[in-house]
Amino acid sequence: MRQEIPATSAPLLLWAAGASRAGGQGRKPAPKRTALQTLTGVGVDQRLRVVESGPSDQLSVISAVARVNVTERSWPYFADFEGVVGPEWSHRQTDVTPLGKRRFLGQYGNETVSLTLNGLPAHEAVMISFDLFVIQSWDADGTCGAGPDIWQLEPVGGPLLLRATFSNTAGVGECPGNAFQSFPGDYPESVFPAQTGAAERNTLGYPNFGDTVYAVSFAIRHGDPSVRFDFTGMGLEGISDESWGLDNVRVELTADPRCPRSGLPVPGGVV
Ligand SMILES: [Ca+2]
Ligand SMILES: [Ca+2]
Ligand SMILES: [Ca+2]
Repeated sequence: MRQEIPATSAPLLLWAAGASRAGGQGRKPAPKRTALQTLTGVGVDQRLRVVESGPSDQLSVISAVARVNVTERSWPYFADFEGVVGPEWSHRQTDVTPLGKRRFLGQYGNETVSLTLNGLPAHEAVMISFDLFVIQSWDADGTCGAGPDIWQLEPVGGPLLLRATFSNTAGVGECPGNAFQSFPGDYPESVFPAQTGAAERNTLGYPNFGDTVYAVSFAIRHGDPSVRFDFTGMGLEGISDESWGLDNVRVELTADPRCPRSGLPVPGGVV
């Protein structure tokens, strides 16, 4: 195998997932290939030309152009969304809080926003922490029909880290169920008073039942060179009424699978 790549200096571990094509007339189309390779000298998200030699009784040469998603970055990863949002995010819309003018990734509703990091150096566990903005009139379990309003965090390949309801509407209206939410536990098993575990209350300046900020962190056993986290809202009534956002997202790698760490929202540490 030979790689034709621009010469730079940094050794990188990269994940190359590409559709390949036949190298000449009369040859069979090459199968789609996924290859994990250690290469020297590629930039971020560049195109890579791969030339491979196959078994002599099959294809002799296959030329393939693969879209290479390479991330060359320092660790830990951190994003505060005050500047340009990187291609590692599936959604890059940002907003600014009415109070404090804090720029964050959002606002989002019933959708999945993904963070994909490639080219991870050797590690045994991944820790992720972030501020979750719960904005406006979330009704938690929706015992009066206005929910459940669910927010979920799950890395690809599992495990499900959080599937929780949140309430910003305790003591408002005629629904006693809105006085409770599942966070810091999971829905539907857990029941806690509304806004339990919130790091901030009504600090962002939203008018419709206010807002809460939760400082969330988890650690997972993980050793692959690529990781993707999916952040998902479900059951929400619309961004103008109920929405969420992310700020100060931090991803750390460690060789210690026990991940000693404080501030986990759910007892248990590494999952
Ligand atoms: Ca920010
Ligand atoms: Ca509502
Ligand atoms: Ca609702």
